[in-house]
Amino acid sequence: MRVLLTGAGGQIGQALVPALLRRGDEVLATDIKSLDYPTQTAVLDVTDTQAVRQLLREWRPEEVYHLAALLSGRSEEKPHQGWQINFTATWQLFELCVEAGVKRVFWPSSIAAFGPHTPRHNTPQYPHMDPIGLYGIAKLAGERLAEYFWHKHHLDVRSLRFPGIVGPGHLPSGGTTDFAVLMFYEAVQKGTYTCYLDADTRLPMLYIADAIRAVLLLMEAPAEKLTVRGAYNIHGMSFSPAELEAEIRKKIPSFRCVYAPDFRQKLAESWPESIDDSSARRDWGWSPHYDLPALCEAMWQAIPLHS
Ligand code: AKB
Repeated sequence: MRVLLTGAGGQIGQALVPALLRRGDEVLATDIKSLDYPTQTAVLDVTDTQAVRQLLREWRPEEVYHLAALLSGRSEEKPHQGWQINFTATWQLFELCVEAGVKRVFWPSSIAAFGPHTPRHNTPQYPHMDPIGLYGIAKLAGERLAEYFWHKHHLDVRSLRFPGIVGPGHLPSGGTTDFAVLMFYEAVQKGTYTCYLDADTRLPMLYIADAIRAVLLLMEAPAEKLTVRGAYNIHGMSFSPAELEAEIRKKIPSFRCVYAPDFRQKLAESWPESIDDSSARRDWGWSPHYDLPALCEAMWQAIPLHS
């Protein structure tokens, strides 16, 4: 299968590209910055309509994985650029995919699409959604757009409401859930970490290998099995910064975390703590393989302790 990725240099793209190559796909990985990947790459600004159109014409992908985004924290700092990338470029890409006859599109939504009036525990698939951050507003609008394009243009867009994603090898930036990755690296490198969220802010999280497996399971599911055309809820585990700190201390007993919440605390507090992902389980066989101890084990295997 010929596939094209946007934003392939990010946390998800970096793990998804090798998974697609292992699946035997012909992969064109694009990003705003040049990439050094063992596949074809191109520099692509997703807000440049002509450039996206031309690449779709030249590469003729069957599937597009549209990962380019400005995360929740960064979108608050650069609201107009955030909206351009997270919503306007996504709309444009969906239109160009229809024009180019692309078969399937993956586009990630997020728990940021939920809001303070969404039930925080075991959040259902179709709850009240009133996101307070611009990133979440764009994600919710994108979900509606995905469903609209499916009904109106038969564009097979598939999506997941990703929780925080934790994995080695790539330091995420601009997100609210990034603390979970940063805490591992700073524990090893400095022995301390200053966390921008309160100690007890519990959030849903997913290990990167589970996230990639979920994307592939969803994209390989027969279209007639999919009952959710906006974005599927998906859950792995929940933990707070303090719970992660305690896990890390099992490996590095001297590790200490300082808590200095910034503007991201408000975003995190408006997001759920745990998610009901029964639709994903029923429709395409989702179940996570990693809980918090397994996630830590995997991270310690990947991060050299004396770097
Ligand atoms: C963020 O924190 O902005 C992202 C997300 C939850 O989508 N990781």
